[in-house]
Amino acid sequence: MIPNELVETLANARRVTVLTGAGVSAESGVPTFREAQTGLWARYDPLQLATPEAFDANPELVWDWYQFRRELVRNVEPNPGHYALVELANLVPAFTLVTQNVDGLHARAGSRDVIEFHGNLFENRCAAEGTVVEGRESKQLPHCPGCGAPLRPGVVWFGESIPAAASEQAFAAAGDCDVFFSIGTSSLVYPAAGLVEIAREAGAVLVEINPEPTDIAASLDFALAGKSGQILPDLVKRLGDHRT
Ligand code: BJW
Repeated sequence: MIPNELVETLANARRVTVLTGAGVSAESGVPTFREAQTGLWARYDPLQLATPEAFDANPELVWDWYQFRRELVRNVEPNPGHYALVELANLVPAFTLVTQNVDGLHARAGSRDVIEFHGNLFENRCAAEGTVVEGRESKQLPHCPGCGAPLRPGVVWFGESIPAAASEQAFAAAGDCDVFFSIGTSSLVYPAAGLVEIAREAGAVLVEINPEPTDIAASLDFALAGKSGQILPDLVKRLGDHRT
C-alpha cells in the first residue's frame, strides 16, 4: 500500500510540510465540511452558513450552528491519524503542520505550533472590531463587552481573508519543503488549495492521502487512496523501521 520509494523519500527529507482538511477528523466522528449534515441541521447548506452574509442576516442561527458543532467536537477524541502526525514530526528534521480544520484536534493530540489556516471553532471575536473576546461561551448569542456588537466564532468564512500570520507561515512552509502532504482535503477551497502549487514550484515531492482521490491526485507524485487514520500510522511505522 505504501510505496518503498515514498518511505525512502521521507527518510531523506529535510523539511516536511503537511496540509490537513476535514477528512483527518472524520474518523473521530466530526462530519466533513461537504458531507450531508444530519439532524436539526440537515436542511441547511454549510457553504451558505459559513459566510459573513449569513451571520449578518441571522446571527442567532449561525451562532446556534457553531454551538452545535462545538458541543460535537468537545465530545470526540483525536484519532490515530492525528497521533501519527505527532510522531511524524519527531521523525523528520523540520516539520510544519498547516490545518484547515477549526476543531483543535491536532493540538489535543499533541501536535505543536499548528498553523490554523481557517481559525479556531472555540475562539470568539467581536463581529464589529474583530478583537478576540475571552470567556463568553454561551448558548445564546453573546455580545461584545466593549461595543455591544454580537460575538462570532473565530473562524474564517468565505470571502474573508486568512489571518496574516497563518497565511505567511503556511506559504513559507509550502515554498520551502522537500515533501508536501495534502491529507483529507477536497482541495477545492482557496487559498489553502494553492499551497500544493507553491510546493510544486519549490520542487517538493507531492503526496495526497484521501479515500476518494481528488481532482489534483493524478498530477501528484503519490496518491494514497485510503483513510488517514489507517495510512498515516502505517507510514510512520515504516519510516520508524527504516530509521532503525
Ligand atoms: C478523508 C477521510 C478519511 C473523508 N481520511 N480523508 C480562487 C479560485 C476559486 C475561488 C476562490 C479563489 N480564491 C478565493 C476563492 C473563494 C473562496 C473559495 O475557495 N471558494 C471555493 C468554494 C471555490 N475562498 C475564500 O473565500 C477564502 N477567502 C479568500 O480567498 O479571501 C480573499 C480575500 C482577499 C482580500 C480580502 C478579502 C478576501 C476563505 C475560505 C474560508 C473557508 N472556510 C471554511 C469554513 C471554516 C469555518 C467552519 O468550519 O465553519 O473552511 S469552508 C470549509 O472548507 C472549511 C474547510 O476548512 C474548507 C476546506 O474543506 P476540506 O477540509 O477540504 O473539507 P471537505 O469536506 O471539502 O473535504 C473532505 C475530504 O476528506 C474529502 O476529499 C473526503 O474524501 C476526505 N475524507 N474521510 C482522509 N478518513
